[in-house]
Amino acid sequence: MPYSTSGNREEHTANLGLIPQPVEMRTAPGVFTITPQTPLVATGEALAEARMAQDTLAPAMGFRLPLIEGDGPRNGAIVWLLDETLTELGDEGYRLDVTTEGVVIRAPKRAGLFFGLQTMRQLLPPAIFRQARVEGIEWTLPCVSITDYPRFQWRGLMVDPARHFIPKSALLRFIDVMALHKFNTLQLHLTDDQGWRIEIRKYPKLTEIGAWRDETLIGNLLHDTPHKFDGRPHGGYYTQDDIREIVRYAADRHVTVVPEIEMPGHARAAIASYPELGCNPDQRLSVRTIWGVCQDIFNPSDETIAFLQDVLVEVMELFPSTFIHIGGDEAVKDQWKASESVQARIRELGLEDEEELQSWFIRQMDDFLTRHGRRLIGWDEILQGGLAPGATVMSWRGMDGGIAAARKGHDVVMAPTSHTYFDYYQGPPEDEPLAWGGLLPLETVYDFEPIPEELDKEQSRHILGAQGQLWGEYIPDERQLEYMAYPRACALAEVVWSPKEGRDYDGFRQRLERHLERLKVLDVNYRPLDPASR
Ligand code: TNX
Repeated sequence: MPYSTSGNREEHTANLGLIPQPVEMRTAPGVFTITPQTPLVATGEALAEARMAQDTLAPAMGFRLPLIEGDGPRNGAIVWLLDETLTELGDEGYRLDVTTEGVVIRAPKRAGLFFGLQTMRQLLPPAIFRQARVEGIEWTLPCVSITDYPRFQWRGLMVDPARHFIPKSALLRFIDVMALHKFNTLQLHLTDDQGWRIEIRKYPKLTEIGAWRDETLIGNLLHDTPHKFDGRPHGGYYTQDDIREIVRYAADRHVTVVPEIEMPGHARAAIASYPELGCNPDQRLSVRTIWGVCQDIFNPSDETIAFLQDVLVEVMELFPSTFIHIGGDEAVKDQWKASESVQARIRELGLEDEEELQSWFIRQMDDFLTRHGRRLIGWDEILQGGLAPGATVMSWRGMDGGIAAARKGHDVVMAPTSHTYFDYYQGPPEDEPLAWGGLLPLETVYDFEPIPEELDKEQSRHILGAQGQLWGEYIPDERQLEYMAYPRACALAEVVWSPKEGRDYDGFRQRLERHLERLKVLDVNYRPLDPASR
């Protein structure tokens, strides 16, 4: 085949602006042009991916490519082949070969064919991302031979509809843009002090009461005092049918939705709905209207454990994800210390202190989820007082929690504030929309290395991957969500997908400039590389 193997890889990929950068790519002269007569060829399970390609390409092309059932390479066609013998590509890898004669996409699993389609979209002119027919354009693909597979299995972003509700339509669009970057995990932070966002049939008050707050803080919690409020009710929730739709939509794009139900802290909306779940059942609490760590915490009674497990039963019905996130962060223990019944509970369970009680609490959930064939994941505070046997740790307060967990043989997702908190500022605060604080420029995200040097090879295997966090306190709408996510998520996509050896910020920046043309067509409200030129 007339492929050039000489020259440096970055040089070739720079020209095409692929993000994340493929593992191996050779380019050759010439193009393949897609016309209304170009057939998509697939058989068996590959048909579903070919249909996804048909649907994805149709709006901008203005024609639906004919789909033919078959399984051999063919001239003039785009062929989708599932080939189980290509095990070296893993569960999500693919090979994409474009010659002047046609296109072949091969993968051992369906996910690989889908990620191959995402690369193919990036190889086409950016106009392919338009949602209506584009006139006077040739749909050409440059001749390339790509072998590609991810470095990590957990390539995640987290969104927070609890602080500001994210309408379903915005979530679906967010999933589309994630998939374009080959992310495969969306964590949904469904419950917090400021709102409960998922319908639970057994406990209707969670959404009747818990999904609504009277008003919302204006300005920054720490800097804009005295506090002012907007005086407008805020809320919303996903019905169980909405959740099914979101989960299915994501699954069709090979994205797993990981639900997060917070406990024992960040529980104010639940306690406002059912006061008996709290430590002061006689007190009437409202859903919280300001940000920051809240004192209200679930009591550790059998009834509360049963309530949370009932919630998890409905959550497991809706989310096929192996991992179920139980939060576990920032659980202030003052109410546990002050409550006579909680102190009696500690003695009854033969525990040392409140830390051990938290650990006991999480273990009830770990046992429960394990019995149901699922796996518990929680923020790194679940290490305090002893880690539950099956638990996976999401390390957010730096990497230390993750290091400790991996050394104990637990799996870890790296999500440190230092490199993955996309709710932090991207540039000088005076030039940026209001945020929490902190500073996380694009380059720092790109420099992130999820595997700490402290771990040996065996321990490193426990690092499943990494995740970017879009905490929602200062993300009131979809435009701001995109502004905070992009282009930092482009950098993270490359950290979690591409080989470490190819990391090169300048090369990334050059490819990113091309890539932003795509995001522009998609109307993603990314932060410009040079905000001065806005
Ligand atoms: C800490 S990170 C939190 C969130 C906030 C975030 C703001 C974590 C596990 N808990 O509740 O939204 O800081 O950056």
